[in-house]
Amino acid sequence: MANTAAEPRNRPIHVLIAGLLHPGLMQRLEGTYATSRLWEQSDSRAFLAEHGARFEVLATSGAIGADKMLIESLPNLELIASVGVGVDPIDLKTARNRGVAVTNTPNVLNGCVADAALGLLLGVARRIAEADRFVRAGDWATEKFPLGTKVGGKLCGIIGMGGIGREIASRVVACGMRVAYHGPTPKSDLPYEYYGSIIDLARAADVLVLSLPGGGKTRHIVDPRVLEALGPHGILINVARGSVVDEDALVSALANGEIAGAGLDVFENEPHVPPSLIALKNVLLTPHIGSGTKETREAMAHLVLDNIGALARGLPLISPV
Ligand code: 8YV
Repeated sequence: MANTAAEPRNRPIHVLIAGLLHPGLMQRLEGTYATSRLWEQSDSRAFLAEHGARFEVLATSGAIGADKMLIESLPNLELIASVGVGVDPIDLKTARNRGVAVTNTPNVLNGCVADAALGLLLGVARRIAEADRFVRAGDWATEKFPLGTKVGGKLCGIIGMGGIGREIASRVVACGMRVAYHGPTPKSDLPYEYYGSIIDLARAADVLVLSLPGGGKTRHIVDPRVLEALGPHGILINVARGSVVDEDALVSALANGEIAGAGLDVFENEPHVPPSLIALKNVLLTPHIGSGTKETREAMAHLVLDNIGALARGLPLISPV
């Protein structure tokens, strides 16, 4: 059957997969396109020198990224299709200079990342992991479990009021919290108080939740001064990127009681979590599971495939960065 304008023809696409992506996505990428697995090559530089010109698409993730060297080794690259909303480990400048489009997977993960933030917030305030360990250890028969902290009526300060921040706000409001936020600009459609200064927001907040993009501009935005402003009753929740927090300063603030506790899904050097952080009782640690539900990872995979499919058909990309 002849192609119509409404059904553009698929052209053959070669996809270089930068690292191990989630199994459903791997399966569909490898079942649909001519693919190669970069990370399995014994000499990736030699592989790129010999075969780099073959690939129009690089499939990667917010964890794996794409550096200058990789992008420059792919002379016919048209699209970097990344899993995840965060694109901080992708060299966007090099991609732009080379005319390479970048897509990510925004919005589909907002609800699940916000759920993870709420789980950490309640988990720290109500000491849920600690309470679980207490019951399992058989301590209930002989001891009283220490009291937690009520979240209702407290102020939740959110740094980064994008799609994820908004979902976090509506969840904490449902728990009776008040919301204030910081970001590059105030959002006229939101009823929450805007703070231009992170320090002022940290000083006002009982809980500070981080849901802002990572990268050079936001590196160590939570520094010793912000932690000091959050204060001895304050709780820090991070579902953004480890890079946004000065982790050494956080460990010392937690150890010295300068803040009350922290719930962390992301770390500066994943998957390595400093033993000094693991040793602390007043922290709840999860292994970067923000978007990690079957449903959301499936939706993220679909978006990656739809973007590559759009390129193959000559259609506009669905979620360009
Ligand atoms: C992903 C994330 O797990 O969306 C993001 O930026 O951090 C997570 O949802 C990560 O990108 C790896 O795929």
